[in-house]
Amino acid sequence: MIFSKIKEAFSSKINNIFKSHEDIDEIIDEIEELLILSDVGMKTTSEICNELRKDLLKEDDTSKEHVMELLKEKMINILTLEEVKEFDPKKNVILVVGVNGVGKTTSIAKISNLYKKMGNKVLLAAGDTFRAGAIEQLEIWARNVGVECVSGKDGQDPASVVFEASKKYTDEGYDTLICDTAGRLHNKKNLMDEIEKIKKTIDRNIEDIDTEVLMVIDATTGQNAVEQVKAFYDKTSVDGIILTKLDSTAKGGVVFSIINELNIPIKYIGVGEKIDDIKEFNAEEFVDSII
Ligand SMILES: Nc1nc2c(ncn2[C@@H]2O[C@H](COP(=O)(O)OP(=O)(O)OP(=O)(O)O)[C@@H](O)[C@H]2O)c(=O)[nH]1
Ligand SMILES: [Mg+2]
Repeated sequence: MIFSKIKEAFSSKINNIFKSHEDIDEIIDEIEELLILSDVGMKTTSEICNELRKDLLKEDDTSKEHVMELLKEKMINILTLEEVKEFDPKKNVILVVGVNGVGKTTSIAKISNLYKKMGNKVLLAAGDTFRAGAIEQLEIWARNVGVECVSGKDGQDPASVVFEASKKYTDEGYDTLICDTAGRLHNKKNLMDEIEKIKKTIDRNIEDIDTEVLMVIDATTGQNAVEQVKAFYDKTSVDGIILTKLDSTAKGGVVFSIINELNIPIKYIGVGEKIDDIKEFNAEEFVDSII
């Protein structure tokens, strides 16, 4: 089980709570504290626990099994967004953005492999022309996965690399184009403008295309990850999140605050460094795997 660390930690703490308390109010208070410690965030934790309290006040059954069943239900509700924009998988341009070192390039490799297995003709664009070695890193992944990659030179305008890739996408009938970008902070105006320029290049050069912007964040940064997305979102629209390195944290609660506070869907989760270490995010499966 991928999240066995999180699950073990959570269930032993839950057992302790039920062993040392009988009063349901006290039990909920303890659960509240546990959720905050698990990185769920204050606001989201309060929402979950208020709902739980409301339900339990009306009922006689305060057994651990029942409380846990209700808690799971509330958690799944938080993770289920009402309206999620759909992108046509056969006509998909994905622009992958985020700060340095969060796992953008690795996630692109993983997603290109998923799309290829789905039967899509996949093209990559090496839009990180900033960091030394970034182009080669993506080219190596492309070779390993067995997909094509359009690369420019170090220091080249990323929009011009994406322009080349857009032309190839149309001329050679690709289904999926995934563009890598350099790591950037939201307060670097020229770098944020670059994202808009890349988006415009795609829109101008591929007919009827809706560019999907996926922001990669690192789960080990905890609640800071939420602030990171907020800052980015202020400057450029984000359609979905790729949450990486969930295998390297014993918490994982950040998933709840991202969806609840930002209303942005998590599309994929990264659970390791290898090509298959990625999963499409599913609320029920996720909650089942952590508590
Ligand atoms: N454990 C773990 N490591 C990951 C995961 N995703 C990426 N990594 C590691 O994180 C490090 C950075 O990954 P990159 O894909 O190069 O990150 P990036 O965002 O492209 O970095 P820059 O291009 O430098 O901004 C590498 O060592 C990856 O192997 C994951 O889901 N789990
Ligand atoms: Mg990279």
